[in-house]
Amino acid sequence: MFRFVVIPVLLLWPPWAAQAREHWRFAIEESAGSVQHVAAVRFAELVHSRTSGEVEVTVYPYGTLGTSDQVTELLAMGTIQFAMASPGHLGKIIPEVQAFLLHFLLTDDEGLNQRIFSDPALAGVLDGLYREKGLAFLSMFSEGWQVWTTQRAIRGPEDFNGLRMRVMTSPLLIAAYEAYGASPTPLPYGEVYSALQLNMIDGQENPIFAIEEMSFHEVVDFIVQGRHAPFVATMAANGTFLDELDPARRTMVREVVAEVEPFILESQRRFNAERLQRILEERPSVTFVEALSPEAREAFRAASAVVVDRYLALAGPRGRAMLDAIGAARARALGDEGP
Ligand code: 6CS
Repeated sequence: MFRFVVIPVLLLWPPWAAQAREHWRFAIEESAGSVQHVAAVRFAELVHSRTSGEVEVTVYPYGTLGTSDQVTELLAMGTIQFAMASPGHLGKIIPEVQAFLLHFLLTDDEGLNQRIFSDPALAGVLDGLYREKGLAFLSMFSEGWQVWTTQRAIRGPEDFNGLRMRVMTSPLLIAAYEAYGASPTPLPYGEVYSALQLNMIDGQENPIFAIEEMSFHEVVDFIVQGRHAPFVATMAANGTFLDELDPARRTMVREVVAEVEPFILESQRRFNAERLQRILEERPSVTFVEALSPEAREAFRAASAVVVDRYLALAGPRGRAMLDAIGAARARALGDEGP
């Protein structure tokens, strides 16, 4: 008899079924099914289970709360508690973070790059900059290599001559493509498809999963893997919100973020590989250039060298400190690899 009473009560009120007492909002810069989406959903699930259901995190895909810039504003104001913020847009308000847009800055090894991004000293430098804008830095990660989708074959920097290249809204990206002779056009993510379709631009860059998801491959003739830079994004929180969290809960947030990082790397690799196959099946007429020749890569590397000066002009001495911090993180990450 006793059992019949107690067991149903326990089943109705297990700790994981507790009513959420807090609701956190997490806005992403991409649509459902993207790398940022699976990362934010994993974050939400882990937070839900670690708080025994007390905290529910709602994920807002791209467009539901506005563009990347608008989402960053909402985060700084505390209207939302978490957001993805990629340097390609965030660089407008935190110029130093544009270092992560420099071509050929990072290594060809994504695992090594992730160790650089996860370096605690580098995270401290980034957090200091984010704090000035009311944000708290949580994590940095790559969503895969930037891939050019264009109306013209790209074999070397000269092929960019006069090409109207869509870039994200950070000023450094304009300099990056001007260095190749292109005419860069900053546009929000949501406007790229129609700009390509209406021939207002001749090309854009994004990781393969995003090209497929946004259907950019439908409106271009060439897909070129330059491996010139990864698409870097960051996860951030509202600074005051994070500071005012109960310390145990703040630690939980940081632990969950650390757990999500390897999941992002694994997801982006899978998404980029699977969706490349889908693109090539759906659009066999597209010319896919798997890799540039070593000579072309060298030519791109040489042409992009001047952009570091532009970065330093935009970011000043703190930009120099950022480059030094990345260099030191890289040395530590390489040291980790052993002899
Ligand atoms: O190109 C962009 O603007 C966007 N690309 C990706 C892969 N994520 C967010 C970003 O806003």
